Amino acid sequence: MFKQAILRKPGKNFQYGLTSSNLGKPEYSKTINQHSNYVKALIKCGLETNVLEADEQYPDSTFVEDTVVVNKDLAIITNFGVTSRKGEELEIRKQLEKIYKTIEYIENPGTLEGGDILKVDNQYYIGLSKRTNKEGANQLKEILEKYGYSCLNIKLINLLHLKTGIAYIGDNNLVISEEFFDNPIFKEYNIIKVDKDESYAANCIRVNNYILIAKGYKKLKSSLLDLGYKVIEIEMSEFRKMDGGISCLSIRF
Ligand code: CIR
Repeated sequence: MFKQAILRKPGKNFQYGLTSSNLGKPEYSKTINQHSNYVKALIKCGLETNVLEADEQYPDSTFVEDTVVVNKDLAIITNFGVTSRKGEELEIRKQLEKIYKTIEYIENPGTLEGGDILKVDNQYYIGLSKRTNKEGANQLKEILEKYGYSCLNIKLINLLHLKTGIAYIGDNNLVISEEFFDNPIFKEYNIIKVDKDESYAANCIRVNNYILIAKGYKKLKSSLLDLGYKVIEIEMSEFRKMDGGISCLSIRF
């Protein structure tokens, strides 16, 4: 069960963050509204939320997931693979120092971002992406193995981060988008395939008794309902414009 989450409000500079989407500029008031609904959804799932004030220095800093990898044993502060985001991790580290006794770090020349890390019980999958390199993945593996976790690397082709296209929702169920349809690495899971026209929704999260998914993706929603899940839909249009998905907006532990 998750008990807490750390989030950061989007800043006025949010529209100046990194994006590849061509969906237009996010609107500030809508972004704030969507973020606040996301926080409410986490509260409904039973989490205590620590919502940090916006950091106008870093337009992408609302995507807190990328700053850290957390589990019950420790927090591992990441090392951004992109210059404009380096430094976002410092405030998150301060927050986590109040909670975790053990904190480790990914260091140069290793780079790694939290969006590339998928945890399935004691197994971690690490996406090798434009942001996470082999050295960063090796450092993470070395750290996690000390605590009894296993790690496997997955080379990404088109996705920004591993979790842009995959989510583990418990009960051996894995939600995957096209890039992973034929990947034998996931053969032991029950696979929920997300059609190409709904691929954005593959980035969903299980939070205690609910699945949070982006609003408007009917096919995935109905597959999840058919499996007996309780689903909360959240409008994500403004975050999508900046390549962010549901998982990116919070650190849950
Ligand atoms: C970036 O390109 O870094 C941000 N605009 C989006 C980060 C999304 N984070 C994630 O997928 N974990």
